[in-house]
Amino acid sequence: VSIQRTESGLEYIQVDSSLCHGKVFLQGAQLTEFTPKGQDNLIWVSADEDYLEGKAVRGGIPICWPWFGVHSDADWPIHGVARKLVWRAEEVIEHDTHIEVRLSLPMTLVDETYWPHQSKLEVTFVFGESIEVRLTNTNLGPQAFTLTQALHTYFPTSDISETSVEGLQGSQYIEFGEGPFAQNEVVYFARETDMVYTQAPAVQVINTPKGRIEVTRENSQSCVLWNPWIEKSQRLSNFKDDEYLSMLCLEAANVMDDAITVQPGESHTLTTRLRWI
Ligand code: TA6
Repeated sequence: VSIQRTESGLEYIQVDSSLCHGKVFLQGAQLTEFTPKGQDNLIWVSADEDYLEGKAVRGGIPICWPWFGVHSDADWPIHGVARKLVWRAEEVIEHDTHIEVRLSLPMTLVDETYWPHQSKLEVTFVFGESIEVRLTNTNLGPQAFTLTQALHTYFPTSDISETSVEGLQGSQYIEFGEGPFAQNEVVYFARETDMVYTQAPAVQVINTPKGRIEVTRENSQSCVLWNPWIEKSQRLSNFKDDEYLSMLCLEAANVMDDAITVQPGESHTLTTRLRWI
């Protein structure tokens, strides 16, 4: 494990072990690679990504905090502030079966307008045969606080039209402000998809032509399934040509009625675990 720097000056933690290769940028504590030994990279990043200071990465696992999506105060940044700030590398622990990388967000960097609470925010990446991401909020103040958050994971697929997501059957979703709708079938993609599931099962499997990806969540009842499709991908930053055909997001979330409230002195950890199966 080493700390390196891109030409554009962004620092990242490079994990190279017999188990896997990984990369975490200090800006946004943004994971951009997890390649288990003998397998493909499990994480998608746009070919157009330019890793600029203060700009969220198009891909990887953006940490949406302390709110998800568009804030009720419409001119606040989408998906909160954590993914554009430079986190601090706290600890790297190399075990024989996995490597733990822990970062924390210096709260002095967070504008009090957006987050007036005394708290700690840490993320731990556990690199091994799978990648596990643990996002922990700790309340250091005298009052409870409530927030929404998500680990906005981008997955690769060789063909979105040959990709399906199973494990959401039986839950309900809101989409484009409409709903809730019942999810009775395996999900396929043939249009812009932006489904926010509540009470979703803890495990999904993404079936792609190149392999199956298991996605597990802990301490999260909600998850978001997203593909921008053609028009939206052309409106968003850093989507190249037809890249919408080669990605999808399945996000471990605490959003909607799954927002978290952390009592003084307590912590909450949102976990997602990803692996090829
Ligand atoms: O998670 C889905 C979503 O909320 C979409 O509606 C779209 O906004 C996407 O996140 C990406 O947002 P970003 O700010 O990263 O371009």
